[in-house]
Amino acid sequence: MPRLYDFPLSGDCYKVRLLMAQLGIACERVHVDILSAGRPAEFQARHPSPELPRLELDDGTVLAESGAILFYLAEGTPLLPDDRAARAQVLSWMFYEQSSVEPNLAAARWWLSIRKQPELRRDQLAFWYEASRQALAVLERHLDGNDFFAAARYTIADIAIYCTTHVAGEAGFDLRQYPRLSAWLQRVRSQPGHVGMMDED
Ligand SMILES: N[C@@H](CCC(=O)N[C@@H](CS)C(=O)NCC(=O)O)C(=O)O
Repeated sequence: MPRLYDFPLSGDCYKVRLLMAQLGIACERVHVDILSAGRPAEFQARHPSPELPRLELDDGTVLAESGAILFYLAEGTPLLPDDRAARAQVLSWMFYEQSSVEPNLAAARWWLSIRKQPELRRDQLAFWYEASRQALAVLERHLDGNDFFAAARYTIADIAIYCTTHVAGEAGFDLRQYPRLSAWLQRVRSQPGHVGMMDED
């Protein structure tokens, strides 16, 4: 059984739990408290990055980076298309999530709602908020005429973007100002096998 190093409040870790739930993949979950500096010794020994999520396969292969883990797990399933251009569209939105959404929105949420120490990042917060606002506007524009982000159906691109954006309220955003994004969030929640961020299996 694969082993997932996991922190429940992390949107990046939630992506992996959500996809595994929807594909019916069981895993051993190892909770790592990223609010403290420590990491299990075997975790540190197997990959240089301290970040979560991390998936370790039965043959010892170590997969870091949430997008790479989603891509690996979804291969051969309807959540990752076979068509070459459609796969590239999926990756395009996953890269956008990683470059423009997550580094800003998740960072603002982290300091405002998880660490609860916004005063330690006052200058960055203004930047993160404006960059998040621009990224959310891009997502909202895409959803004008599109039900999903890529391939005209629910894919791992939707999972990646959902897990970061559904908690935008915790980063100081009012999602009611994004009606298409709000409708899409609901569409994602209604997909078979959906689990919430804090649902335990
Ligand atoms: N690009 C990475 C980002 C991972 C990341 O930032 N993980 C955070 C939790 S959401 C983390 O482990 N932070 C603790 C640390 O860096 O020590 C991914 O998508 O997996």
